[in-house]
Amino acid sequence: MSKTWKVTVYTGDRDNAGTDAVPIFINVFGKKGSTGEVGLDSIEDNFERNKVDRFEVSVKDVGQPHRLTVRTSNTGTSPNWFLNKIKLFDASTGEMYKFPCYDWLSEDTEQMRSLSCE
Ligand SMILES: [Ca+2]
Ligand SMILES: [Ca+2]
Repeated sequence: MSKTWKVTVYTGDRDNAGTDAVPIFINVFGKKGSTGEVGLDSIEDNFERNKVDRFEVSVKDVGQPHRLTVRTSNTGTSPNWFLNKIKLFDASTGEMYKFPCYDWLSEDTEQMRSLSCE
């Protein structure tokens, strides 16, 4: 069974917060396992400072999500990225899940972070 999530990604509002390192990968964990990594990218210039990026992904249904990992592909000239949070929205149930980060993803800090559902 698959599940469609509306994924909203909030990049921070601070110097050099934006990145062109695409795709950004997420992997959602629930009671029934994990979705596997899904790449987020669109025709827009994604993940810029203070920008909100919206995506839709269809993945394996893992039940109620409690954690996700986010990983930068660490490409481009300025890969460092400051992520505020990621939200998952299930349009079929109206349920929203928030995953705060408020930290950097970069080759200098962590290329992957594990975020718990708020
Ligand atoms: Ca960008
Ligand atoms: Ca893009």
